[in-house]
Order: sequence, then C-alpha cells, then structure tokens
Amino acid sequence: MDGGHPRVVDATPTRRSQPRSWADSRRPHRPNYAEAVRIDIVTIFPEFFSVLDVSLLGSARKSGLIDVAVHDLRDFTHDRHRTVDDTPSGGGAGMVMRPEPWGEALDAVLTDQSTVVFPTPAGRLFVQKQARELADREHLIFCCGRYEGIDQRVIEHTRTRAAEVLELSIGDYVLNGGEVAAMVVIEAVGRLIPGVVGNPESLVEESHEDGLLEYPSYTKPAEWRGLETPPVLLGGNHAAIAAWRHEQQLERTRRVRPELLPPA
Ligand code: JB8
Repeated sequence: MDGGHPRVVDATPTRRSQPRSWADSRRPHRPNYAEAVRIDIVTIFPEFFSVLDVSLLGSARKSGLIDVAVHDLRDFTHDRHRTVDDTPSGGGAGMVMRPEPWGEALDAVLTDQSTVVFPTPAGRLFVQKQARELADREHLIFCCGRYEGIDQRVIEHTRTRAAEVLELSIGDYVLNGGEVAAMVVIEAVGRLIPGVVGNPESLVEESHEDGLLEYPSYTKPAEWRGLETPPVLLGGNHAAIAAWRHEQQLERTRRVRPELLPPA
C-alpha cells in the first residue's frame, strides 16, 4: 500500500507569515516547505487508509504535498501466525499488542526528526491548536493500536528516539482501535499543510480557528420552503454582515459550548 505516486515538488513554496518564536524553535518543524510532508502509518488494517486516496488529501498526495506510506504491522512479525497480541501482564480482560513487532516497525520508519502519534483514549485531547502545530512537522508517524492497546514500553522507548511522541485522544468515547482516530488527526492536520486547501482564507473563518463556533451559512435561493435568508446577508453592508456573523458565533458558542468562552 506504499503510495506509488510521483513526488512532484511545489515550485513556489508558501512562506510562513510569522517568525517562529523561541519556544517554537525547540520543537521539530519543517524548514523547507518544498519537501512533501511525510506520513507513515503502522496498522494491522492497512485497508482502512484507502480513504486517503480520495478528496482533498488524495489530491494533495497526487500533487506531492503529502507523501503517505501505510505499513502492515504483521509484516514485522516472524512467527507463522504473524501474531501481534498476547495476554495482559497482571491479568485482566482482552489482549495487549506485543512490543517486538512495534519495535521493528518503528526501526523501519523512525528518524530523530519524527513526530510519533499514538492514538489512545488515555491521551491528551486533540484540538485545533495541536492540528496547527502538527501541520508544521516534516515527518509524522501514526501507530494504530487494537485490542486493549500497545505495551506501554513501546511508547517509552520511542520517546528516547523520536523528536516528539504524543499520546492523543480525539474525544471521550471508545473506538475499537486507533485507525479512525489517526484518520481524524491526519485529515485535521493535512488540510492545514500549506497548499492543500486551495483558498487559505477558507481556513480562518471556521469553527475553532478563533476559539468560537462558526456562524451559520446560507446560499441561494433567498427564500426556500418558506424560510428566509437573514436579510442582513443580502444587503451588501459588509461591516453589518461581519458584526452579525460575530454575534451569531458568540450566541451559538454560549448556547451549545459555553465552556469554550473565557470565564465571565
Ligand atoms: C485500542 O477510542 B480511541 C482508541 C481506542 C483504541 C486504541 C486507540 C484509540 C487502541 N483501542 O481513540
């Protein structure tokens, strides 16, 4: 499943608009936007990631902005049953992923410039700020666990070898494995990589980018099934439209996500 697409290089790399802060300078980052962002995914279900062939991220891969390779964890086993799991030390329900195949898989893809992501419901919550940070990395590795998770020593060992290791949760619910969570992170990060979204202005006016929920959107016709588009949007007064949209953002955020607002 290793992407066999040509590695086309963007002739006009996008420049960052703000200088990196001192704190930023200590983190891994992508010094040369002309190089594709490399994404390695390790999983026992490589087929899950066929969605990366379509839509926005499919186009970004074909145009060489993102270089994705999917690796089957079982290719790093040596027994005839290609075993990746074993019983939990200390007892308990379910199975745990054995460290040895993970060690060999990471040996094959890891460099000291890599940011390694372990999706897990026990991780820090993944939010838009982290998506923005990851969009500046040159190499991301996603390690997708199954069963009750991966032997914790794999994460500890990887911390000693990678530039950065993150255990990330996409929300307070439990999936059957890390694949869908990895896809969520890849989609959120991928669309922030310069050049992936055609019109970068569409990135700023959306939910979470300014800490508020998005305002409601309308298109033509102005009246549909007896429902009117708010008249302010048809009046051409751009200041009034901006003020109305901001008020809608505040009202919506207060109503459905009050915890996102600063304490009153
Ligand atoms: C085994 O809910 B999740 C998630 C669940 C998982 C694993 C990874 C992530 C691995 N179960 O985001």
